[in-house]
Amino acid sequence: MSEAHSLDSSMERHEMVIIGAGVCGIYMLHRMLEAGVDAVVLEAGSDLGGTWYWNRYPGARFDSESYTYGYSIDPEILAEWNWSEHFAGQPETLRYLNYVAEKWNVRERMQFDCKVASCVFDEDTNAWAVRTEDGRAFSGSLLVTAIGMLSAATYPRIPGVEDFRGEAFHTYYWPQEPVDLDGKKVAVIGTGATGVQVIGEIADKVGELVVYQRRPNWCAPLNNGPIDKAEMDRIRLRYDDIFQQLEKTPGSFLHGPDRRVFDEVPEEERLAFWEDLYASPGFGVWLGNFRDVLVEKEPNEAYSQFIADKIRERVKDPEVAEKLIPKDHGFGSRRVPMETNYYEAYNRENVQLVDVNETPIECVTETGIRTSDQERDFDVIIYATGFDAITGAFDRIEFQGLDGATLRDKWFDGPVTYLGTQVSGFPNLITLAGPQSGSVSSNFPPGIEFVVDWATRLVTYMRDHGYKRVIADKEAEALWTQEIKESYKGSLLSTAKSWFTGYNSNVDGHDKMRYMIYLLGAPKYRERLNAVADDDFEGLHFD
Ligand code: NA7
Repeated sequence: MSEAHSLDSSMERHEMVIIGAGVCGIYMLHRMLEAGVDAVVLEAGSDLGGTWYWNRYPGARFDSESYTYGYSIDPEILAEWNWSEHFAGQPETLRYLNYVAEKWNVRERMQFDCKVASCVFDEDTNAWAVRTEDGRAFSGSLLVTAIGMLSAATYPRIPGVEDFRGEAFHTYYWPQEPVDLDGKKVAVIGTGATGVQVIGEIADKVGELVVYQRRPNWCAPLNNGPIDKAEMDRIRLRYDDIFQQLEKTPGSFLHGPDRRVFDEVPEEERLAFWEDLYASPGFGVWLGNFRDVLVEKEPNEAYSQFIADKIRERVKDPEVAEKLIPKDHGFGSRRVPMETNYYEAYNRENVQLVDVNETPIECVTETGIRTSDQERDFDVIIYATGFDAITGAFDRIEFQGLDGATLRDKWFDGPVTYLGTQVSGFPNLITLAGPQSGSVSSNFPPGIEFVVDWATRLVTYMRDHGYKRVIADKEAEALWTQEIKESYKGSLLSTAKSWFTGYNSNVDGHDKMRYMIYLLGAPKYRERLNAVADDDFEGLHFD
């Protein structure tokens, strides 16, 4: 271990260092303070909120019902907090997280503008040495990552990105001050869940909008609406039922699969059901379908056709409509972007779709974007080009475990974990929303509430037994990782290239399938982890 990395007396010492003050870090800190653990949160941003602190782009909002996104565990919060929309926008969510942090009195244990550069395990003291980019140093017997699954933003690898002299933003790094887009010439690159939200929101505000699309996604209406006081009161009365429902569904959303299979249902009834799904709010259109639609080819093709026809109905120019219909993957095999006025945006005179497969982007210039057929000038370029998902935030920190091994190297060909929460060779590290965990494949707050509670159990278990060190068994890790790989076999998700399957054309080496998420459903994940805990944390070694 290098001198610079080892523990020294100048370090701020704690029992636990938690990295990240988002939805996950806030709750972990709360549980630790409740349990009397001396914990501190280190946060790269200038304030708390994580995803909801950073993503301030126009149109940023929940795709989960607001009242399923809040923390479920505090009756006072449930009694007091009012959501104003079924799918709240970013400012409201950020206000909510600040309100919760005040309620739980966690802010004073958070340090902001504190970007962690390295975490090195010291074998002599069984503690992690954590150093920040600005030279601060901390030590913690336990290290907990709450660093977000979509927090390592990626820019496209297009020549000239640095040359542009107008304003340019990645959606994740949208400025805190409002950006005036009125009447401006704006380019959006990327049509994932983020790009689709941005485009729907700004199309009628900007002067000109040019959308650069590589692969279209199957998008579906969010069908958002306001919540008035009377409705919020009714929701409050239903909170117990709502949280019970979240426990039952595979993704911890309100929406779970319909028990029927596609073939059983007569065509007329089937179409009526699909019309209902299309008109209903939220993810029902994706997750509430007949149970074989996201598994079997034929039902999936039929449903994809139904959605394609909706796109054709909504987009007036048939050529544009065809460009917006995915041909390379079936509905639901990638993350379904939820939209408001997205397809209608393309009916506007001021909006143009550029298919970069037909006319590839050659470069960004000082004044705009040049494709193979022409150059267009812009005032603003918006990069909605996504993230080095799930493992990216880990790769951007130097995690050094036993014998100087780094997590980055260990995960180069894809993540290897035990339960998605532990990694062999990296003692006393808990990855709360790590790859292969259930929290990254479900509605995030219920997912992390479970895993934080489980981690609290682990921490308490160690304290009760006087253990100073926990490490995952190598064989248990191999079996878990194999199980994750196997689970992709029967899933339609594995047929499409997306961040679910570890692809990102803007990151070296991410051009092949990587087994990133737990696909067997949240109930099974909880059952597995609870069984492990009941069995004295089988698969973990303690000293
Ligand atoms: P996504 O879903 O990864 O989407 C990124 C988009 O950017 C997608 O359309 C990409 O096209 C496109 N992209 C990326 N690089 C390029 C280049 N070089 N040229 C053209 N187009 C490019 O990220 P989002 O931020 O939209 O959503 C992430 C998650 O955030 C989302 O699932 C929600 O859970 C919240 P591609 O499809 O790869 O061809």
